[in-house]
Amino acid sequence: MTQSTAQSIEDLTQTALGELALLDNSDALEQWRVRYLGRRGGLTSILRGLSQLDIDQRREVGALGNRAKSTLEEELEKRSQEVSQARLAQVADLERIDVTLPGRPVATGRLHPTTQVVREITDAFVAMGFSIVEGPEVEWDHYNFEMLNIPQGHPARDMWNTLWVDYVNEEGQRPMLLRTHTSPMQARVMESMQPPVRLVVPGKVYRYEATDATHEWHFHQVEGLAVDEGITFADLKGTLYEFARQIFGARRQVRFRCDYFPFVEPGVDMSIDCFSCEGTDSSCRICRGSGWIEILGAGMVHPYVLRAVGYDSEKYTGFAFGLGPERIAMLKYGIDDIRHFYSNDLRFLRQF
Ligand code: FA5
Repeated sequence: MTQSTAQSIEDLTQTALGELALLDNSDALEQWRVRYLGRRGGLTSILRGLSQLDIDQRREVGALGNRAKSTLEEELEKRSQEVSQARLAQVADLERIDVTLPGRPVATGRLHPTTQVVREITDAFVAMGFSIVEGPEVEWDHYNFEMLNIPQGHPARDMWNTLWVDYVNEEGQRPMLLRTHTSPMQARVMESMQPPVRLVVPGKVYRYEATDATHEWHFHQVEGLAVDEGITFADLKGTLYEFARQIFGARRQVRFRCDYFPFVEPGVDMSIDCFSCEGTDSSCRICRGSGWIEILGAGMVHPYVLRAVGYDSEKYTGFAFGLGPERIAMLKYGIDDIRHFYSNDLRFLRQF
């Protein structure tokens, strides 16, 4: 009996130590402790059986059991320390910063292509001595039409399909609208200052229009206005020619043709010679073979407009122009549909 109990203690100790060496976390260590040293554990059960031995045997095997218990407890303590140190080293490893690793790229925002082109356009005019002002997008009929020589019922109102604001005044009229062009700022600016005036007005405009590849219902315009004594049509031509060279390149030619806008006289539209085919390709995608691309409307400020803001139309003359940045960006970058600008497709926007 003594012999077999001693052997059992020896076997159990060897098995336990063998298992202990393989454990690598605190949960497993606790399970091991319960399995061998707990109240119902292997060693405890063996020692409990000692009561059946006689006193000498009990002493002998008891001493053996106690040594085994101490050994297991000491080895458990040692292994626990090893496991917790290994764990600490692992955490330190995870937290260590490797300064040689490349950084994570930061996603940067960028300016919308329209904003970029508007800035390019206004920069060209600022370099020629123009200042920049901005005005309201919700506008009165008074500024959008009446002050620009377009009274109620004038057929020219049909040139701008208008989005009216749903506000009715005491006379039963709807006098408020989303501005259809940036031209109302001509009147607002001249009302607030005396000549000389040299301004560009970038901003958003709205029209009640069906959209297609070249028409949006909301888009941008850049208005220009110069008023002083002795300003002539030659100044208008020189300024817009320089602008075209800045935006489309030094070799550009310009062409003016008569056009009608009630607030200028004479009124013109300006085209540049096609920078893509230079008039040599009858199937050119940009000029459609004509060799010319229309880019803006312009003219000499109508004396009616000067008088309406209180200027002396005998003393002062001026020129004005209005252009569409989206259309200019389309020409410059070969964009085939204006609706790309506001469809918020990042694949389009990231190209600029
Ligand atoms: C005007 O709006 C006049 N106020 C321009 C002007 C100013 C003439 C000062 C004389 C003196 P128009 O409707 O043609 O004119 O528009 C001017 C420019 O806006 C056009 O050349 C075009 O580039 C752009 N544009 C017009 N309609 C649209 C549209 N639906 N979508 C995108 N761009 C447009």
